[in-house]
Amino acid sequence: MKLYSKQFLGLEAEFTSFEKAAVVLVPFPYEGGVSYGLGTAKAPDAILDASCYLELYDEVLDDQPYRIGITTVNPPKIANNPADMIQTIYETTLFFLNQDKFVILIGGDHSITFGYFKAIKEKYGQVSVIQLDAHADLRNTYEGSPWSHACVMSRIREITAHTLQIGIRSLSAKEAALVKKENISLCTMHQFRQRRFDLEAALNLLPDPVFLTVDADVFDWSVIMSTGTPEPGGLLWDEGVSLLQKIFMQKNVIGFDFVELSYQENDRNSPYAAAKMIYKMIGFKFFINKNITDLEL
Ligand SMILES: [Mn+2]
Repeated sequence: MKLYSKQFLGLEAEFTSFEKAAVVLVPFPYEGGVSYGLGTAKAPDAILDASCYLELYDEVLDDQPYRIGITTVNPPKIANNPADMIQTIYETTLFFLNQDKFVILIGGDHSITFGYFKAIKEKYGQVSVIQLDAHADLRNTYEGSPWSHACVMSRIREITAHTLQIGIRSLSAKEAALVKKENISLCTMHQFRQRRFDLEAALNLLPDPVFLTVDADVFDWSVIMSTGTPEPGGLLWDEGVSLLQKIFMQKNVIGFDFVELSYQENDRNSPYAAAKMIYKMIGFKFFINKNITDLEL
């Protein structure tokens, strides 16, 4: 297996060996599905570079999650048209899933999620989806394309009925009408803040296993400022950590992606926060039941 020249956390070879690693990280620098700002294609490298400055010890878990082995593979060769691009992700992620790896896809824009989800579904059968995002992404098409990042949850909902969307604070009237008509489980940021959405019940209702898709724009600008389609008023750092902790504690998360970070030369904070959040999620996946007993959200 050809490993990438940049390794997450800058780990020593002992912990990046493909055979031994529990986690495979796939950088996917694609931004053909964006509608506003560019820069998401440079995000995987920016996250990998920033990750080398993280502490390997996690103070929440009181453990060192990297010990499970994290290998960063070469980014696949990416086609220009969306259908082929999605096929590439599907084949790449399925290949790693079939070797019983926990696969993390690092985007790139949100349109890449569908390819990974198709692979997860092929491997596991029925799978639910939790989306953390500022946007509902429930348009059927956007700017003439069904493969735009603004449509990804519509594509996902065509192959699973079980979805939960959290942090939403930007959607069209048509999307809002669809949410009501189809009784889609969606917690707006407003409802989250006002505690007017029963997250506990929604999580309980969602069948396992779960695929998690994290759009960087779910976070507040104080956490991650540079995204393709920024929206003010997102999750603060601790809220994000607690929410993810809760999700990983209550659900069997079988894979996740992290998309829509946009590289900006003058912003070193956003890729660092993204890298740290991804590392926290790896820790939650593999160590949470061992080290965390009580939790308040
Ligand atoms: Mn978004």
